[in-house]
Amino acid sequence: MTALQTLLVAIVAMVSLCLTVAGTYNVGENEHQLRGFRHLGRFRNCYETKKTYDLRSGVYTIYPYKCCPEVGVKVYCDMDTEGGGWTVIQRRTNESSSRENFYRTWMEYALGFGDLKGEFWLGLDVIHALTDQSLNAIRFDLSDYEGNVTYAKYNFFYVHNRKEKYKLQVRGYNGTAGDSFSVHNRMKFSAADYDLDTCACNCAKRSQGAWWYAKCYQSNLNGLPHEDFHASYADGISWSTFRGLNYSLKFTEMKVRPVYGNNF
Ligand SMILES: [Ca+2]
Repeated sequence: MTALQTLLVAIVAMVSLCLTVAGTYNVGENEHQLRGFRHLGRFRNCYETKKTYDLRSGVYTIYPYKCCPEVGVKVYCDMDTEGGGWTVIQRRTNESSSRENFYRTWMEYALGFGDLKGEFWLGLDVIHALTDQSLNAIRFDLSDYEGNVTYAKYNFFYVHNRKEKYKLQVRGYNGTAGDSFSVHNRMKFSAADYDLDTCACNCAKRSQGAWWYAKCYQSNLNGLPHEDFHASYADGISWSTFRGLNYSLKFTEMKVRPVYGNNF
């Protein structure tokens, strides 16, 4: 081979290698990691990931912490709903082979638990980090056992840090499910072992969940997985303006996305 041919072969090989390395590859079923472009691959949330690569829904690693941008967190990204780019922070579904236990301690809610492809709570530390990096909206997607699908969206959602007991700030409702979340504005996060609600009772124990309880609630998406109507009062997976407090929902997802520049 001439020197020119050798050079051409080398160039073709390098281009092929770059094409192989860049983009995404599967890490097990429905799980993706960004490969190559390492300096660009440190996305803070699913929205930045979607905006750069226009990828499909699944599990991705993001880097949400302001303090320590090298700390990666696995999250589920909803790349389909309303333009995509949503970082999912909670899911309940009766399609899991075994249902996750959501009646857990305050520290477990701080750290997160469950299976990102099934039922999970992402964790309040990560939710704080996500909402602390930009203005965020939150969206609730809800389904009942009769096939009704509905949603609620708030154009401002912020969760304070652990020291502030993950106090909630939310406003700006729109959607079809009705507003069952604004009443929790300014409440701290309570679990059965750490009562920070405004009731003389312990709302988390009474409602068998963990939430930004007030006195006590209009939504309880971390409640017990009853199926549809239940005789017990207000301890299921409920959204009062959708199916009331004696009805436990089939599916829920909570997801956040920066509010600026959502034009896909
Ligand atoms: Ca109380």
